[in-house]
Amino acid sequence: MITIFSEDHRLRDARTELFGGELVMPHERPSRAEIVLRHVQAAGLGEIRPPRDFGLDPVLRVHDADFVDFLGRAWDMWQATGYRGEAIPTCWPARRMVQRRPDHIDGLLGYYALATETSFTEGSWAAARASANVALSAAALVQGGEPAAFALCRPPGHHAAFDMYGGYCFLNNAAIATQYLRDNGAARVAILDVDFHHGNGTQDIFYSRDDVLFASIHGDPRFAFPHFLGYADETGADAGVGFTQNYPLPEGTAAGPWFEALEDALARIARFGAEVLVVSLGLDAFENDPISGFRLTSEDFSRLGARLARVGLPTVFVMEGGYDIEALGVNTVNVLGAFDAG
Ligand code: SP5
Ligand code: ZN
Repeated sequence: MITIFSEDHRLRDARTELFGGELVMPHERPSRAEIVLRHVQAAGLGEIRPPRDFGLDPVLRVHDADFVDFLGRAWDMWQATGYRGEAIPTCWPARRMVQRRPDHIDGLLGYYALATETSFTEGSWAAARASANVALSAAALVQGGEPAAFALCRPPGHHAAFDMYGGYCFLNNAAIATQYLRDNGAARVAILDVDFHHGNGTQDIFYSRDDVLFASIHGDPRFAFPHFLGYADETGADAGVGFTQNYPLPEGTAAGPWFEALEDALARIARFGAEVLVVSLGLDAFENDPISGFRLTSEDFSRLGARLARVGLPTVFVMEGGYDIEALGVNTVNVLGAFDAG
């Protein structure tokens, strides 16, 4: 299958991630995309193309305009204060406080962030836009008749909600691609999120809609990030009731229960009558992932790819997480190669 890749991912190169009370080198770092690209090339998966620029219109179909404006101005505002570090929020509109957008960058960061681990840096916005263009370009290929395409997105996207960033995500690449498919002819699109972390942002964006089915297999929020969404009883609102399905699984989950959840999700996707499948492809359910808690093996990722091929739908793969960088290329290509072989 064709891979879409942008070198502009490198503009997202934070020096800090707040982790365990320390500022550490970010888990979500440029070498992730580089190793995936190398393995895609080495495996001969197919052509690798740069994205085209879709502008902000397709982004604004799923994200709040004030939020997008904030992302575009955040670094300059932060710089203007004279602060010397990377931009990290320190104060939130928590329960019992008023949810009103303030003016100062310290307040804006808290207003729009869902977590502190995602330091905002100089190139973050440019990289996030490029990543969205990667997802859109892959969606356009599938829209145009390709059976599948791989959006090698970086930074990832599935934690980015209508008006929140965090979890290493700024713009929700999978949601932007999904909306693009809806706007260009697909009546029903299913999103399958296999990242270890719940795709809170994607769920948020489509929660009240019956034209997009969202199914996510992830670490139970009782123990896993993002901690405040992803329970099984979140099934949609209004017209969207029944169009969100969460599979929160316990710490240490291995292939058995994981693939059982997958079968249930795929049965729902079939009943829904999806015309296109968007896969939020995180590889952090891997047994050696440094920040996650499942136990899938590299062979399990091949099994996943083969199973997804049997779904028989046009498929857009959108790269999300995966932090065992040594294994990330192998695991990604195991999914995509097995899909292509299937
Ligand atoms: C796209 C994606 O995978 N984002 C993940 C963001 C996770 N950020 C918070 C990580 C906190 C991890 N706590 C780890 C405990 C390890 N035992
Ligand atoms: Zn993840």
